[in-house]
Amino acid sequence: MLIKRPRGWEIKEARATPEAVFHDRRRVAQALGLGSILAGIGEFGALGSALADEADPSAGLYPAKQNPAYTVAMPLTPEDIATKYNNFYEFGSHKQIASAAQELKTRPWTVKIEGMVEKPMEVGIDNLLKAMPLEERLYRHRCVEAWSMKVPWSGFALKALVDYAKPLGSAKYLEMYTFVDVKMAPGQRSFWYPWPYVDGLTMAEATSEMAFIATGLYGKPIHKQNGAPLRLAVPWKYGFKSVKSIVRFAFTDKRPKGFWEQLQASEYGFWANVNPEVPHPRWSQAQETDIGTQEKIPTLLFNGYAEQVAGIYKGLEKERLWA
Ligand SMILES: Nc1nc2c(c(=O)[nH]1)N[C@H]1C(S)=C(S)[C@@H](COP(=O)(O)O)O[C@H]1N2
Ligand SMILES: [Mo]
Repeated sequence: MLIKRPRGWEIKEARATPEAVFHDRRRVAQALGLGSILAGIGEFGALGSALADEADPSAGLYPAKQNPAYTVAMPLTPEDIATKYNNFYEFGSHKQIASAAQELKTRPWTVKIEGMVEKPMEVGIDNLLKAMPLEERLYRHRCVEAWSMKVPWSGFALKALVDYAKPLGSAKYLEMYTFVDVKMAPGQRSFWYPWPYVDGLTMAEATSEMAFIATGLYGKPIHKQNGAPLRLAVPWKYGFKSVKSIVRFAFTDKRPKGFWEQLQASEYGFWANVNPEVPHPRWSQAQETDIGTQEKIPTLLFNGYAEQVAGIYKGLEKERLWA
């Protein structure tokens, strides 16, 4: 069922004059076939320094067309809340890491695809973005700490990247790794954490319809604090599975141990599917606080995506599927 809702961030976008000017200019240039010429002379030159911070070569790809199959039955979280309350331990072990995360350098950004694949490869983020079918999806996002948000990601199905990577039949899991750079990310100086941040999925999960790579948020390139330039979004699992700022995809036949599982296996396991009836060892998972409205709402099995993903777990009932 498609529920039509006002898309608040788009209205804001239209009012933000410099960006609106940029989008129009880009569209005119594309219509005239001048896209690459403008790119060659520096797209932001004519707009002055106001846009210096926004100089992201992928900006013209957004907003991507919304896929009406993926909407949420509640108001979206306002952009300035979803981008100012974050988990990103590379920049601090608290929620106010947004300004520290501006140190993240997202260009050049090379993505390695390796392990059990026909041919290992490296691809620059902007070439990858050109090769992938971009769309927008409204997703729920539920942290194991019992807060949640509802956000408009843009990006592509992880399955598209798996197809592009050509894994061997022997590959059983896909691991995703974040960068390591202690200069950029001061949190990585905390030696008691097992850097780099990593987590993984089974091939069935990675190629399922909900598994998404987010490269945009609120109709723009994704914010640094939310995991620019590409992060995983697997909304039926607790948020810690959704690795940010990925530099390496590795196909393997060994079950990966995620960052949090390495730290505390009794509390954070491999599957980590959302289930309101299975409490965390230290707190209930029956409810969650929506960080946009501050309302307590009931948590749903598979975070509301049972219809799309429950089939993946048939025959796996003996596994510790829930935390
Ligand atoms: N590299 C990296 N990825 C990460 C984390 C992190 O600390 N480092 N935190 C995870 C957790 S616990 C959550 S809830 C989500 C938070 O994503 P958000 O800040 O975009 O809401 O990112 C996940 N991905
Ligand atoms: Mo989380």
